[in-house]
Amino acid sequence: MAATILHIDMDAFFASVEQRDNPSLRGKPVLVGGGRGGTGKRGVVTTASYEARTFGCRSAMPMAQARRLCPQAIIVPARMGAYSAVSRQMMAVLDEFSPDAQKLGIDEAFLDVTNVQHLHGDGPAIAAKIKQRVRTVANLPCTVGVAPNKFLAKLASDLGKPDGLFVITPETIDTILPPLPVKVLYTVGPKAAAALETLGIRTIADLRRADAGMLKARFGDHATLWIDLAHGRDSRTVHAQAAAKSIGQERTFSDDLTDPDRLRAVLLGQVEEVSRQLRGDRLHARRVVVKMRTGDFKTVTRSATLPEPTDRTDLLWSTARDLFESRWRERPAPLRLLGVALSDFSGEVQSGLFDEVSTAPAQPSPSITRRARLDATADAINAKFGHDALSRARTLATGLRRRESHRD
Ligand code: TTP
Ligand code: MG
Repeated sequence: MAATILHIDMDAFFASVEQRDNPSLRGKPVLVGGGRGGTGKRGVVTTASYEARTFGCRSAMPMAQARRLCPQAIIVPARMGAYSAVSRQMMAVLDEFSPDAQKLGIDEAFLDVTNVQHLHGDGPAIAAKIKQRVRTVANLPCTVGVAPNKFLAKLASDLGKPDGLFVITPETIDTILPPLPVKVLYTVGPKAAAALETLGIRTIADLRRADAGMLKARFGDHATLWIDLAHGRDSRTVHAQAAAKSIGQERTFSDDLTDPDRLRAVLLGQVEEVSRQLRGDRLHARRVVVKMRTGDFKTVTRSATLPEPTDRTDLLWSTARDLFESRWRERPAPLRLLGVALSDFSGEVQSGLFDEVSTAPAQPSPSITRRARLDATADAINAKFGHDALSRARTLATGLRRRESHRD
């Protein structure tokens, strides 16, 4: 039996929450800035309401540029707590219909409803019920795409936005797909789209007509995937997964470590690794826990809660270091184990913005953006050459015995 997959995505998510909670913002162009300080000239637009989008305002755009495009826009700071609460409500609605929900980011999810249609009706009927339930519990609009696979379901929700319900069936694939630009294909980013364009391939129809052998020679396995997608084929399944509650790493030393500089270096390496994972999951953490075990097997943990969630290595590092220092001042005993864990997550505020920001010409480079770019660059290098390729830590010879990571 063909699968029925839904893709649910909140509309102008952060801005819609602000308009819901403040009636004076309704029907007006609203720009949500990136949290504290993000509403000033140097900030970046996190979300533009649909009214602001008609003026050309977009997420990831420097706030100054958005203000020039739409001087009457009302700028409000992000309230991650409110958005996380809605995110949980939305996911709870999906759970009412099927256990196979895969959450992506803060405001979207895939839902496999193939096996629950005898309970709730067919795909479009379930999509309509979900929209209704999200309205009822969160008082917010969302768009639902319905299709035989993940790629088409996501495409359907993009095509249905805002406040829409869009269905792609096997019968309509060949009318809907061909005129669309190749960039709608999963994994075709701006660079791949530009490379395809040099070959005269702009639309999915162009891609379908192109010689498969030539595409494979030029783009390798990507080409195989793109050709499948261009015909509406996608074999990825919906992975129901519980969202991680914490990300951590700890090390047990073969000989107890006495030198605080070496301990700091180990801790820094761990903070770099867990914050890299955090950014990979497009999460922000508020809580930092440092775990220390002395040679006599006494374990202490020290924790701190940040004023706002972050994914920046430097902020997470200074917090973890302070926790370590406070304990070391009290009891400078050799350590058998040292570890760090991040928790109290919220979805992304600005991750994913940096690619676009860093390619934009002649942007002012406030230090926040620079640090975030540094993190993003380090992540890209690590992803390409392995996790140990780049480290701000001193080279270590710490006699490591065990290194454990967790995601709970
Ligand atoms: P999106 O679902 O991409 O966008 P949206 O919900 O604002 O608008 P649309 O109607 O087109 O779906 O992102 C959801 C929220 O995630 C968005 O409101 C703000 C945040 N976000 C970021 O923090 N960084 C980003 O780069 C993007 C794209 C979104
Ligand atoms: Mg959205």
